[in-house]
This record gives sequence, C-alpha cells and structure tokens, in this order.
Amino acid sequence: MIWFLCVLSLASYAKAQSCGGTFSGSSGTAASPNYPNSYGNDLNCEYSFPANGQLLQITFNSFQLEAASSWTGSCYDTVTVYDGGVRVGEYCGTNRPANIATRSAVTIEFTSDYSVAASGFSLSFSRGGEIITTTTLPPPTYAPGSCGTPAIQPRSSEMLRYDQAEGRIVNGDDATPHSWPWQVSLQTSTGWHYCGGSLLNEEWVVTAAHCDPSISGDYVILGEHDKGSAGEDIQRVRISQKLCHAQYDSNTIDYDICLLKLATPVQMSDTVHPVCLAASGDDASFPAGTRCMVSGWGLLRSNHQNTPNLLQQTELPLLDTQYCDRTYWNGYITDRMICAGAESSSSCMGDSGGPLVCQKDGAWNLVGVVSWGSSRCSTSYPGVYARVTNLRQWIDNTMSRN
Ligand SMILES: [Ca+2]
Repeated sequence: MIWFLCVLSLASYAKAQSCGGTFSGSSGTAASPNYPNSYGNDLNCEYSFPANGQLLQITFNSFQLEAASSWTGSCYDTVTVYDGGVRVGEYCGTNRPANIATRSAVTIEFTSDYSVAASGFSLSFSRGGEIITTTTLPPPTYAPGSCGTPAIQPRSSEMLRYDQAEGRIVNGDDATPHSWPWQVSLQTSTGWHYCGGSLLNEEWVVTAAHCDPSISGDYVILGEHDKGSAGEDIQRVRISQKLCHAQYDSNTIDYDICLLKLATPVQMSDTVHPVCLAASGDDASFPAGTRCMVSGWGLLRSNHQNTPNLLQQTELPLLDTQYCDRTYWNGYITDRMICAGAESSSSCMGDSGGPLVCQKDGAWNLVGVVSWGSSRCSTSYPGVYARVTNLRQWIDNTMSRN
C-alpha cells in the first residue's frame, strides 16, 4: 500500500515538471502538454509570465478543454488566469480567455482531472508597445456603402480594463477615439449633450423616442470623441424630419424609437461611418449571453451633475428576455425590448438613444437602442434597449417612405 502511494506521487511529480514554465522573453508561444494532441489526465501546470515593466499581451490562439459539467457549469479541466495576483476567471470547453493586456505578472494555471482530455490550448505572448488594437474584428474593411466596420478599431473592455483604474458609462472605459464612428451626440443649440444616436446612412440617424429632439433647435453631431474639445473634425447637422414610432408610449416606454432625417447628408470618413442594422426577426444571431458593446456620453454615476467629455464604452451580455422580465423588471419587458448588462457596468442617463452593437460576420450590428433601466444606473440591474430585430421593419418602411 505504501509503495503504491509512493509511485503515484512520483508520477504526478514528474508530470508537474513537464508542463508550464516561466516565460520572460520578449515574445513567444506556450501550449498545453502534447498540444495539439490530448493533454492527458491529472495535470497541474503553472505558466508564469513575469512583469518586467512592459506591456504584456497574451492571446489564446486555440482553446479546447473538456467541456464543463452540463449540470453545474463548473469545469472538470480548467485554465485559470491570474493578472497581478487577481483571478480573472476560469475557462474550459471552448470558452477561451479573452485577450490579456497588462503591466502586471500573469499566471495561467492549467489542471486536468482523472478522465477525459482534449487538444488543450496554445497561446502567444509579447512584451512592449502600447495597446492599440483589439483582435475581436478582422482587419478594417471600410469602404463606401459598407456598414459596421470602423476604420479605427475599437478595443474591448477586457483589454482596456487593465490600463484604467476607474470606470465610465458606469464602470465602462474611454472608447478608442472614433472607433464607434456611427455614434452621434444629440445637442441643443448651446452644445448641451442630452442623448445619443446611431448613423444608419448618409441621411438617417436612429435614436430613442423619449429623447424627443427639437427639429428647430437641436443638432446631430457626428465624428465626435471629446465633446469638450473644439479641435475635432466634427460634422454638425440640423434635423429636417423627426419620425417617431406611432405606438411609442411614454408611460411604458414601449416602441421607444425615432428616426431623424438629416437636413444635409453627412460625409462618410474614417470617423463617420454607419452601423449595420440587425435583420428583422434575427434574434437567433444574438442569443442570450452574446457579448455586445454599448457606447455613449451618459453619466458615469447617476448622481453626477455632468456627462463625461470622452465617449465611453462598456461590454455587456445580452439577457434572455423572459429571464430579464421575471428576475428584474416584473412585467415591463415587451417584445420591443431587449435586456443587456447586470454584470458590473451599466448605461446611464445621457446614453439614451445610443447604440448597443453586437458583432455578426465581422461587422457591428445595431441590436438595441439605449432606452431605460435602473434610475440609479445600478450595475446589478440590466439596461433595457429598444429591440432592433423587432423594430427593423418599421425602420425600413419609415426610411423608404420619407
Ligand atoms: Ca478531464
């Protein structure tokens, strides 16, 4: 019996020595044991990426671990990521860790249990440089007539999180300037920002009905990032027509959508570019759990007096509509609404009318229009957005008739 135990511990000692390691070079790769062949059972490997004062970026290029338990959702075989000693998350199945960009030491722990293995993971790392792009989109494909493909790549919140101590939106981040080029600001003639909107084409902007812009006095501002700066190459355009949904109800905030026809067509550029519209009825492309982005100049905290100057963004998951209604907004969620968030960040007052966008086929699709939510912009409550897949037909009809 004692002998048997000794062999076991020797065996696991030997395995522990054959995996993981310390990775301090300026760039390189690492992988699970035997990658891309099966990594095997009973592993406990540690991959250390020391901090050496430079920006460290790690990307998982492939990821295939034993799937999580369908009962509990917990992992049998697990990759755990630590950034600066803080546990970022546990990953298994095909749920790979997001790209890491940090100035702290990173540790990646890989364990496997006693049965069932898969091909494992491979990652690449580099040190130095600055965060400039995200890898969530293919290279820019901006071209006249295209939509949803920013010339300037947005950064994911995951990447930004490491470099910015304080959140925006509520717990969001500064957007990369002009990386959401369909984002517009609705402003009064004195330059006061009160709502957002999204550019659909040269002539049309979509916003929320409750924003209720004034055709005579207000402006649509395009190509803006820092609304406190006078030096940006913005387009400031009057509104010629305001067409709000006839069934908009200010009590229930149902059908909270308006189209604004611009008095002069905008010039498309690297900083002014339309978003794609989610197709009518295409909820299947944007299921619950889809990671999406919301942007706006809304309040950072519900009790703040002023909105921020720099455009903010945050990443949010879409929520199942029935779950959202039952759990948070008891009976208020209609078919014209979609919930997102309740995960440490929230849109807030001043974000209204702005875009909730999700990626499909390499382009950003408008899935929601910021509509309403917790009056305190609580990050534990989901925000509610006008559901574009439901309202798309109205959008198409309205634009074609006006
Ligand atoms: Ca296993």
